[in-house]
Amino acid sequence: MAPAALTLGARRFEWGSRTYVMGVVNVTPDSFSDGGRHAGTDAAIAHGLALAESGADLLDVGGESTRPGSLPVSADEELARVIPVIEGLRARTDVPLSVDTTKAAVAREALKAGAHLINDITGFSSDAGLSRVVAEAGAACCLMHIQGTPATMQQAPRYDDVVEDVLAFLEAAILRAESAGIPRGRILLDPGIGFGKTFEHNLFLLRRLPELRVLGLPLLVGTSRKGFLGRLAGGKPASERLAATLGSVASMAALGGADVARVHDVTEARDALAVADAIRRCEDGGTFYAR
Ligand code: 7PM
Repeated sequence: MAPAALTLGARRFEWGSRTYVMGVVNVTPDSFSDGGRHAGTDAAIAHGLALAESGADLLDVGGESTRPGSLPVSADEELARVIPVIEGLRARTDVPLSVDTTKAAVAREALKAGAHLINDITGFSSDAGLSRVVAEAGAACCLMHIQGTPATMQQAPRYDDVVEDVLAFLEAAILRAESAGIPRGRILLDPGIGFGKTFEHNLFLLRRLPELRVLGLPLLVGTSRKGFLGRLAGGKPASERLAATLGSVASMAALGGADVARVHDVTEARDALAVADAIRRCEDGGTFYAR
């Protein structure tokens, strides 16, 4: 059985009908060249609107870089980056907004400003107040698996069985969410590609994504421009990983793995997914879920 449909603002997500696309809107200093905060805000809003025009089903606004080796930013700095972008997008599009944050203080203001979903890359394992903020707002959340913290996670990732470990972590994350009062129907799960994983761990997780379906919740997966794709494409930098990204997105859709693909390149990902989803469905109209 497919998980229950999810309504976020003006949009309804019917899991199993197709692979939805989350567009990435970065609001970090390394994501806009110069011109200061105001220029950065305007550029991020314009970029989000362009992604919405391109067919993004959801936008993910992030003010804290989680790049391997990166250090946390203060809540005040994150708020100053993210809130004006949420407000600007809310005024101009009805595409639901997600906020990539691990902090209750940021989530609280972002939800007040009109965001619909909190994307916590630590699966409610870092800020004890975050789950309550989500519950009180009646918001949705995406709970991601991570081993370690962004500062150190890529130094020595280790698992006995990466799929079993991710499953156990996500089960615990669901419990944290439910005990705070978040209904199951408002939770998405994410295996956290690249977050405390070697090249081989990432490939294993993608190949075995369907095993995460036992949790009964929709899966969001982010592979866009990540390091393992650069390596598979012969050592390309992030700016040259679009084709490799589309290979990963189509594969995970065809393998029956993802309900939402988190990508930077929305137009191209929608085309790739239209193909992969059509091939997956043509025989029996099949979803990833038994009926
Ligand atoms: C630099 C390197 C900046 C990598 C940002 C990143 C995910 C996420 C990110 C993901 C969910 C990126 C990452 N990745 N949230 N946030 N799942 N739920 O590639 O895979 O965008 S940040």
